[in-house]
Amino acid sequence: MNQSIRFDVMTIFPEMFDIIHAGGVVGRALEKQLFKLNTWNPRDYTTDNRKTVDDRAYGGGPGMVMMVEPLEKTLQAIKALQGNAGLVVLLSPQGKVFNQDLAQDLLSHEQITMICGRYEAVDQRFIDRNVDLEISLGDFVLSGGEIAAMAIIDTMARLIPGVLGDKDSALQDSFMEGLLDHPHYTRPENYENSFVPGVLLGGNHAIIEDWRREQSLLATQKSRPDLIEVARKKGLLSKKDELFLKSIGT
Ligand code: 9D3
Repeated sequence: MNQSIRFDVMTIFPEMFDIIHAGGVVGRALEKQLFKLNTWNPRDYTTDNRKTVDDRAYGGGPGMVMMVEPLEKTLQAIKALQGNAGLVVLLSPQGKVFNQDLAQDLLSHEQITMICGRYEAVDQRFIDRNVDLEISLGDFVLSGGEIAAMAIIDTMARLIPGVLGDKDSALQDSFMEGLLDHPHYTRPENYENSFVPGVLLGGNHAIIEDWRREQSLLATQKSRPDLIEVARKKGLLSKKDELFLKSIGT
């Protein structure tokens, strides 16, 4: 049995996580217990009749703040019932931006507790006392941390051995070379006079691989030139790659 990673997610919308079980490669991985997922609702750890988890901000301003106590009680429940909370991650616009490398790094943890914020913010004292790492999906505004948590769980689940078939794993390897993907084509060869590039029909695999590599470099240079620089720093670009990039004017 693989030491399967467990995600404990704190959220006032646990139903949102049902979708992870629903289907596809990650849903099946959950069924097979290749990883574990529990949700914990801070409302279950409130003491007032209204199950209050938020309150107005000291100092004023619009928007509510998630209170320390329900969050901390939920975390204590996780520690009590599961033994420990592992790495405690807050999904937050202030966090480190998530990417494939961070997903790979986080896989070294046996357990990750994810806290999904709602409202404008989480009381800073909860963060200072409990949070090991803050993660953001990027520079855009979501309504809460749930979708970010699901994106991270989905990404990490795909990296767990046995979750993807061999075919998919190979695909992933090529993406993890740090460049964008090349274009893909399937039948028919001629769709309303839009043709499949001839090189793909020739059956010369060396030539096809070269063409795909060039198309990857071209796509990356066009929409994500920053990734070319990252790939270069990681030593992922060959002499041939550099010559091609020079020929397209980099
Ligand atoms: C007015 C300042 N806003 C910060 C940009 C307030 C605010 C808006 C939305 C605070 C939190 C949220 C909810 N977002 C998340 O919890 C969140 C998030 C995001 O909004 N974008 C990218 N990644 C993430 S991870 C969690």
